[in-house]
Amino acid sequence: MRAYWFDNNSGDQRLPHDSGRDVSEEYLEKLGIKHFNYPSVDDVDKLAANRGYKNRDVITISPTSMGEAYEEKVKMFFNEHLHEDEEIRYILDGGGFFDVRDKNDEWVRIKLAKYDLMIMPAGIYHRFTTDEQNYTKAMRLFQDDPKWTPLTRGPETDGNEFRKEYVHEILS
Ligand code: KMT
Ligand code: NI
Repeated sequence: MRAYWFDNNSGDQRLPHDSGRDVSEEYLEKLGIKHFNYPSVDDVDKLAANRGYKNRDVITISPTSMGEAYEEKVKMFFNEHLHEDEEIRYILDGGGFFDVRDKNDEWVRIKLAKYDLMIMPAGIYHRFTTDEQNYTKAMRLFQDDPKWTPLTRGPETDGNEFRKEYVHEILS
């Protein structure tokens, strides 16, 4: 894992977009993000059990697994959104970028590689993209029914109760 401020330059979303300004793990914690590196899936099982996560699936995002739909999917994941649940993702192979909004509404890019596990709080604005490998194999963990519906950012999500709670409890 490495985090840095996004450079805001145009160009393919899958390029690093590295401003050269690093973001510390402490700052990520202030945004409510937790990160672990778990080479053994036993540790993932323990974390899931501790947090009451009963279910999981594995998604492979690549041209091989998705064919024609790949480019469209990649664009879809890159739409800025929030969820009403926390989001736990564990990278099994390949890698990718999660971009999250910081306190000043700037993008922080989080580069995840194999065995990185990240927990994002409910209500944080974010987006995802594969990188130049065009290959992400990730485990998605969920408690019961997955509430994964991405809510695209707009005036309505600014007023969403989970967003407001995130802003009041974590950001301020
Ligand atoms: C999300 O919510 O943006 C995703 O789950 C992205 C795909 S999982 C690496
Ligand atoms: Ni999401």
